[in-house]
Amino acid sequence: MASRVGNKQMRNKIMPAADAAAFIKHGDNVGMSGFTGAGYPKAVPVALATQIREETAAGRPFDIGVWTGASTAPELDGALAETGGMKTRLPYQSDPVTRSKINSGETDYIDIHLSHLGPLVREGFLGTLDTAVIEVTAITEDGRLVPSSSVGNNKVWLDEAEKVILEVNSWQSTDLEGMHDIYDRFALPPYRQPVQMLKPSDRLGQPYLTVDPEKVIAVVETDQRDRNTPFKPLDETSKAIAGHLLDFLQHEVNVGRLPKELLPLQSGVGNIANAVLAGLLDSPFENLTSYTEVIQDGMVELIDAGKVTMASATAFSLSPDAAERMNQNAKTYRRNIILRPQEISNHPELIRRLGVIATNGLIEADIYGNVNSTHIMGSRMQNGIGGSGDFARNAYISAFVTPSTAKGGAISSIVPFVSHVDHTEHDTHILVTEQGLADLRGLAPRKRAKVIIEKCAHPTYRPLLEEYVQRASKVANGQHTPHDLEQAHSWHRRFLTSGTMMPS
Ligand code: 0RQ
Repeated sequence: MASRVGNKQMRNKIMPAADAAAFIKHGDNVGMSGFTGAGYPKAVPVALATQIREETAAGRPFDIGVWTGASTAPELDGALAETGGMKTRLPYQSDPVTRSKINSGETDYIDIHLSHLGPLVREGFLGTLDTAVIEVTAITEDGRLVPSSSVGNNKVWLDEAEKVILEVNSWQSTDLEGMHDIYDRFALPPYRQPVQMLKPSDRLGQPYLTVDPEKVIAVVETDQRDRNTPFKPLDETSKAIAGHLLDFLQHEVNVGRLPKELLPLQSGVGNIANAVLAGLLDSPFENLTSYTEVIQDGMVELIDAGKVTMASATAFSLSPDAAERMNQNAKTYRRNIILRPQEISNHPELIRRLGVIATNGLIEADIYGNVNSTHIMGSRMQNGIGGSGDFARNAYISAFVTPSTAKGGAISSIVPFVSHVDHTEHDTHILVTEQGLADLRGLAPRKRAKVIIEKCAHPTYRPLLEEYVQRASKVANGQHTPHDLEQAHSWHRRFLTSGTMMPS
């Protein structure tokens, strides 16, 4: 174990997790590593949760702000949220306990575009970052840090935090060394420079993170795996969605709007995104590249099959089996994978320049193409916007994918008017359900409504949507985007009172 901490000065700071956690005080903002269940600290957050519980039991308040790259795992989000001491949380989560504290109002949740958080912190808009708790794979003799299975906001936290705690996790493969590319020329306006990347394989920085050794107050050794859930087996719905999207991409190649190796692919979180990647395995596409946030099982399979030559991301989001395989074969995979800070993986300038094809999930979309990715029935936070906005706004092609219904058909994913907006109609080029694909590029609102209803809505809800359009066209006669505001959210109201969007 000690061999993973090669630097003498850092070795002198090795201590148990509880002693390290004791440096974190009531009122602190804590920047933790971790992105989609990869590379999060595994021991200090649990020890911190114990400390919070003991302090509050003794009648002393103990609240902290928790900042990360994106979602983490039960040992971090779950453990800290359960204490009731997580006062603020940002920028993205997917943990059931955290979600319930956010929805009850106990935790203030600031749902932020993933590329925006680093700049917000550097600009000082979010206050002081007191402590960083960062998982690394190893510390070299000269004190450089080998990142682990995610990079996320680690560079920002290491630069900006007043104190740093490092967790050195010997479960992470030492062969990850060399896979990362840490860009380090971030500057604030008016000193920002162009980020000079022309293809996903370009490297712009160093494979190591660095830290001022004087700031490191503790080093904790761990040996625990990243905790991720397996993907669901592919069902007919996700296969159909993947099929429609792949047919569309082939069509775009045929008409000359996409090169035959496509353009760099971004793929969001969840099972459908993974199904699209699986669909690519059996497709004729070759020499693909990816410019995305997370490397899922489907992406690794595409690399194994020689279909994807380069995948750039900020983190892994692998099933337990795939994570084991990655650990065993990281030496080989580092030829095809680059992990970067999320300010770079999600950088609007790069997404636009590279011409990324973005595919993201949604909760509901409306007949004009507005998308709700975050709030169930307009109010209940599910996960957060994550990186979907960074990509949808700047992509060459921005696609959203969803089953046409949810909750066994009681909910239509295509509604008259979304109950919350994350992505406006302007950023939705393509909408896909298992029913079909709506190509909305170049269509005015009335035509968009027609295509979305015809191609994407479930047949049970299609006539009801057509009826809504007719009614809205009468109520808002002579107007550009007709809505009947009396009825626009009636489907949601009906679901909330009767448990289904279908009229009785
Ligand atoms: O509820 O958990 O109670 O069963 O919402 O839905 O079908 O499991 O969908 O896993 O593909 O996630 C938008 C949440 C979709 C995801 C979202 C219910 C449904 C289920 C989840 P249950 P599914 P997925 C880059 C990209 C934002 C971030 C993002 C997401 C639960 O894609 O978080 O894109 N996106 N980041 O039953 C009511 C509806 C519903 C509904 C589904 N219309 N009404 N409930 N559900 N549709 C990566 C990162 O940013 C890190």
